Amino acid sequence: MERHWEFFLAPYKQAVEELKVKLKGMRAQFEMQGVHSPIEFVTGRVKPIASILDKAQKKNIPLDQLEEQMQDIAGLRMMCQFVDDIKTVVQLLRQRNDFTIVEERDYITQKKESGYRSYHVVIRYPVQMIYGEKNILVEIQIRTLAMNFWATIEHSLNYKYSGKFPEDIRQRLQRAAEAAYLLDEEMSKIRFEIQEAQAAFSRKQDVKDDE
Ligand code: 0O2
Repeated sequence: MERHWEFFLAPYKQAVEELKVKLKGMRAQFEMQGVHSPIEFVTGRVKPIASILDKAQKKNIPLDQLEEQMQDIAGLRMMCQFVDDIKTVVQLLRQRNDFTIVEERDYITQKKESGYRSYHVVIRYPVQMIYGEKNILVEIQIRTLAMNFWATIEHSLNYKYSGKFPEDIRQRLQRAAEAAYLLDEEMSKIRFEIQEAQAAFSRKQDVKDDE
């Protein structure tokens, strides 16, 4: 990797690693209390250089303005079981004082044209570097497992077709987005049944672990 990129991306890498620990820690605290965790799992990544360059070109972002204009060089994803969990997670993020929220984008009540649904929270996160504090933008995407399934598949197909889907694929993706939406709705309706079963299962596991 070119030295320039290595220096530029260093605080982003640091931020992703730190935030993975912090956000996974939230899940661990729910587990410790033996209550339903609104967070199922957390992932994080630094955008590959090729994708940064691609996006900068597409969106006409000058390379010397990446820091302010590209909000997702550092990205975290928080996956939830139920749509209602997303609100809880956003509330938890709003309460934290280790970063500030600069923007929220709700693609759940206002899904994207593609069928994409997710809740995006852009934060300004302070990273302690040896030369001082560096404040960087990080995008946190919060979505259900069904939303994540759809987005992951659509993202791979998007890559394959460079965003220009044949008509039949486009229609199938729309139908799949609708199916993912219905899946979320159905799961929400039986949420309490599911949670009761999960709580009973985890109590059984605890007894086993103590044996
Ligand atoms: P990658 O590979 O995930 O890093 P824009 O990308 O122009 O729509 P903007 O202003 O960068 O939007 O921010 P926005 O809308 O919050 O979207 C940024 C990220 O959201 C994308 O990053 C994707 O991760 C995700 N996303 C947005 N729309 C879609 C979509 O239609 N399908 C899928 N699968 N993901 C989407 P990147 O840079 O596109 O890609």
